[in-house]
This record gives sequence, structure tokens and C-alpha cells, in this order.
Amino acid sequence: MSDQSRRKLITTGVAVAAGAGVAAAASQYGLIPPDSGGVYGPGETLTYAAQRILRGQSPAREFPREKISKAPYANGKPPADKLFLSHQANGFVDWRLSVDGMVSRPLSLSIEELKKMPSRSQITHLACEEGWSYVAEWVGVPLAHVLELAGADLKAKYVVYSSPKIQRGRYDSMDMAEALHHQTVVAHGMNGGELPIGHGGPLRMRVPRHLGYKSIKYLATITMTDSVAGIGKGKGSSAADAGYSWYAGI
Ligand SMILES: Nc1nc2c(c(=O)[nH]1)N[C@H]1C(S)=C(S)[C@@H](COP(=O)(O)O)O[C@H]1N2
Ligand SMILES: [Mo]
Repeated sequence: MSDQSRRKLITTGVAVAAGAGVAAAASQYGLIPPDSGGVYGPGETLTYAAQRILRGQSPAREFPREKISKAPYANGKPPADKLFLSHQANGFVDWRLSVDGMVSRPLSLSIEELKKMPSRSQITHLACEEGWSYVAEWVGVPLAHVLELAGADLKAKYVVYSSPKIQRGRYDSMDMAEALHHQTVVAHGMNGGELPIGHGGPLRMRVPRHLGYKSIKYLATITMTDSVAGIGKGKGSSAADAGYSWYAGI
């Protein structure tokens, strides 16, 4: 065997072994995204599992106050349906965030109740998959706190969350590593005030380690579940249903 072919054999062997290792770890730790089609499927399972294992729980970058964007871009139009407009006219006093599924204490939380809970303020970057981005300060309750109040089963595979109409509105999901990360918050404030309606007010999920589409605006439901098969087109995310990747880590 020539040196060259031996080297090739060795490198290929190492690559295969590394791939197999990641694949084994992926199934051992349940690191299989719902849009993957499995470890050997056409999706990005290996990238996902490798990112998860290599990055661990590393935080998204946080910025100093002077980096806050002067004119953050509010993407899309706020909901214009009757129900939303009446919530808005009422100052969102009747808005509720439901927390259900694999929990021992289902919750229905008002904005006032959420505002009394421990909160975290963070200046982070929101990046849309379309290329634009901005930096803002968000204030919110760590999702981990809300899940603890609900007695959530942390062995559940996904936290699914959505704007009011889960089948027709926006929805997304994350795994438990993301849900329990300290920067994943249910945000009710932005840049020193209430969360503006253009940016998802009265409530949005803020997931700063992921692309903007995971940060669902007009947040109304949180469900702990082992399966996303029955929701939307079954990919665990309205963005994934539309062709983007379920795993949007940046
Ligand atoms: N309910 C809802 N949430 C949403 C969206 C939306 O259209 N509806 N757009 C998503 C996308 S694609 C991005 S990039 C961000 C944009 O957040 P912004 O409006 O604060 O810029 O919100 C995400 N959350
Ligand atoms: Mo986006």
C-alpha cells in the first residue's frame, strides 16, 4: 500500500468512526430533530448532534447598552383579527399564556402574573434567516422558571410554543437543552418599555441562540410533549413546515 492510500484509509476510518460516534451519541441523548427523518435520514441530524455535543450550553453573546439598535426592524404585520384587536384595546389584561401537556400543574398565566415573576434582562442579537438583524434588550421570565412552576416533566422531548392559533398561526419547538438554558425567556419587555406589538407584544418567546423564526411573537401556548407529529405538517415548527431547518442554532 502506498503512503498516500494508507493515509487515505486512515483518514476515512477516522471520519467514519467520528460519524458513528456522533450518531450513537445522537440516539443515546435523543438528539434527533423532528425534521430529520432519523439519524441516517436526509436531514441535518449529524450537524445538530455535533453542535449540541460540541457547543454544550454556551450562551449567546450579550452586548453593552450602546450596541442597542436605534431602529429595530419589526418583521411582518401584527395580527389584525378581531380577537387580537379586542385584546389590544383592553391592554391585554385578558391575554393568557397556557402551559400544558406533560406537566403536573397546568397553568394559565396573565401578563401581570408573569411580570411579578423573577425576570432576566439581556441585550442580544436577533437575526432573521432573510439576512437582516438588530440588537435589543429583552426582559422576560426564564422559560425554565415557568416550566418549574408547571411541574413540567423534563424528560419530555419537546417544548412546543405558539401564537394563538397553533394550527394556522406560527409555532415552533425546542429541546430541553434549549428550554432550560438561562437565556431562553418568555419576554414581556423590550428596550426599557413594554414589548411593542410589532415585536410580538404582549409576549414572545425569545430564543437568542437561534435564528429569529424560533422567537415566536404573540405567545399564547406552551406544551410539553414527546411528539410533534400531530402539529402542523409534523416538523415541529411552522418555519420547518415551510422548508427551513428545525434546528436554527447560530
Ligand atoms: N407570531 C409570529 N412570530 C414570529 C414571526 C411571525 O410572523 N409571527 N416571524 C418570525 C421571524 S421569521 C423573525 S425573523 C422574527 C422577527 O422578529 P421582529 O419582528 O422582532 O424583528 O420573529 C419571528 N416570530
Ligand atoms: Mo425571519
